[in-house]
Amino acid sequence: MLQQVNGHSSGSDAQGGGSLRKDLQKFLSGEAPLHQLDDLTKVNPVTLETVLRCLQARYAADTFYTNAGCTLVALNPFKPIPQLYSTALMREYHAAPQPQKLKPHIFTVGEQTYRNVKSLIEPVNQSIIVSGESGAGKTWTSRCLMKFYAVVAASPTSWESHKIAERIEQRILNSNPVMEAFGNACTLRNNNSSRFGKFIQLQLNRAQQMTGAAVQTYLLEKTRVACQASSERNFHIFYQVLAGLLHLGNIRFADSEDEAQPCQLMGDAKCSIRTSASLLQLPEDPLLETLQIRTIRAGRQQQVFRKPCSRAECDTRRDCLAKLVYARLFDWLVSVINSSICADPDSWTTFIGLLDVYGFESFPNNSLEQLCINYANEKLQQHFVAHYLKAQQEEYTVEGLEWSFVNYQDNQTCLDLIEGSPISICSLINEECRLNRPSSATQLQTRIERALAGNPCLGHNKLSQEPSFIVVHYAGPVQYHTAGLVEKNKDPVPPELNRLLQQSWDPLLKVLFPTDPEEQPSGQSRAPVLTVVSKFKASLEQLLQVLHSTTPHYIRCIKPNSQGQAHIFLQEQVLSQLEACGLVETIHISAAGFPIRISHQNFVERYELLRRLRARTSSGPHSPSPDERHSEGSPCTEAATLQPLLQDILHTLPALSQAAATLGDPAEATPAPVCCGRT
Ligand code: AOV
Ligand code: MG
Repeated sequence: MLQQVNGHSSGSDAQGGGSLRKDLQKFLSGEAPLHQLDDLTKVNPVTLETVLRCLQARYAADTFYTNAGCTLVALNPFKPIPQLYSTALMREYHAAPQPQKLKPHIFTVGEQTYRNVKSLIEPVNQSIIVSGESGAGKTWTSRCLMKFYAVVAASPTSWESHKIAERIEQRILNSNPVMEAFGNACTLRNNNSSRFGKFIQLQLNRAQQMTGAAVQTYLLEKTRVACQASSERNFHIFYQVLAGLLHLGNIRFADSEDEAQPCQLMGDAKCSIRTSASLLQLPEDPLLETLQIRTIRAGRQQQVFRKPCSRAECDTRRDCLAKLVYARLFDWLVSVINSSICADPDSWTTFIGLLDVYGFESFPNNSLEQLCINYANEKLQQHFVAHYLKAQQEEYTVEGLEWSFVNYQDNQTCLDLIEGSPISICSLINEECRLNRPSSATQLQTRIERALAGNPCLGHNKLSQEPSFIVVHYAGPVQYHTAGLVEKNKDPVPPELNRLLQQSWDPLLKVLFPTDPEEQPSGQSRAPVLTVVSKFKASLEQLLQVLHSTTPHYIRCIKPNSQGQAHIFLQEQVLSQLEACGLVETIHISAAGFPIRISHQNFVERYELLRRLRARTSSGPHSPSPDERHSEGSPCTEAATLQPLLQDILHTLPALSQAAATLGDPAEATPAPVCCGRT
């Protein structure tokens, strides 16, 4: 049973709604200080155009955060504003009795999330999902939130424990530049683009102090080590450690005239082999031989055959060596960071998760990396759709509440196209890997187009000469080239490369490439080799399970222009981002919906006292029943105890007193959610 309260001033009115209404009146009467409208649910009417105008006015007034019901819209200022992220401001939001009354800010979300963890109503793990296209400001926002928690969740106790806590917080913050150096790079969309996904769990103890953190990363774009699109760059750290990789890149092979002979080195590549071998702490000849010659074991006796590689194969093996070393190095780095910041399991009880993944992207040439990145963004959009737009409305209907359904764009069809069963883009690419048959890029395009022809999210490649297919994502259509897709998905690592690196006497490489006792004579491990998309799909599903187990909070980062320039607000570009994330629908549902949703049981436990007091006040002085006398003490004592609580509750949420008055006997209550008041 849902408890609904009609005709009252809502929770958000109590959160400064009066002034908002005045602003709105001014807006409607033409005086319009649009930039002062802190909450987009107050724009009237709520349309893409009015929302856009409001955001533009706020951007022009250097106001970058705006509430949009359950989400916070964050416009990227593209200029440093230190006072907006000062420690003093963090403390102000933390200390505010009602942070929602302050100006919209990521610190409001941070503080609300922090308070929810300790809330008596539902002390559950929380997550903040920061989304937006590439360059919109997700990593920046996540960093600021980490700093916020490092300030507000720091241990205030003794000097000694303060020192430890500070060490932990500082370590957590210090992990950012290290991970960004190895995992971020300059792309066409963002000078500091994350090329891996990151979910960080900030671990809190019962006293809500941060005792540690754990980082989970998702699919590093390791191909970047070997090649980048034109005008893009390698990972930032590459330019500091040119030596561990650049020399490998300089190893060039010439075509062999005799197929039975290995390809020879070009020009001064011999020198690069020598330097690479010395840096990798490997003997020179086995390094060269591993790049030039493939060993195949066949027959019952597992006889070894040696086959010289073609020039292209030699190049692939060389790139694979660089990617392998880099990917293992990155994973090792994450594990070292985790071991230095992760708290003892007994020392924390709840966590706040911060999700910062690579943003939606579309380049002139998109491949498996973009498919995975955009797939991750579709999954997160689906989480939002399922959690907020769909489930909430369905619940109102089930509970018999008066509700006119707000239509929204469900991206399930697109996800069916990418990952659905039995046939999807992922399954078709995987199938090609499994069959291991020679298959051209055009054949793959034809197979995808034929098998998935009925899906409206599959667009057709009419313009490009190159074999490709188009996926109409929630954030826009993206054309993926099929050349090299299957090979990238297989991500084959020649076993000889692994064996070679295991021979290194470099202490770090020894850790990165330990000898596997289970290893087969052929060098292949017994476990079946998973494709890139299969691994990625599994890791995304794990992530979503974690997110589903938390109370989510959403921050939508918006990029006002693609040049990364301050003071430029390009309407078309912002509009497409607003459309993509379903912001108008979100605002409609938030405006018409119920802002507080707690279970009936919890509601009764928390506010039953109000009903009793009301009943007593309305029936006038009376003689308490023996039961009441026994359990509650005198009415005067009770009233005195309740006074502050009453004042607080009645002041902020008048709806609750009405709702409390309608409560039945808690013993008869069915545990169902309670919605209080419309915004
Ligand atoms: P992203 O994480 O969303 O892109 P970033 O967080 O890296 O985007 O932001 C891109 C750039 O915008 C930053 O390097 C800053 O210069 C600027 N910026 C973002 N937010 C702010 C802010 N609040 N104040 C000042 N400057 C800001 V990607 O990682 O590409 O999806 O994969
Ligand atoms: Mg980023």
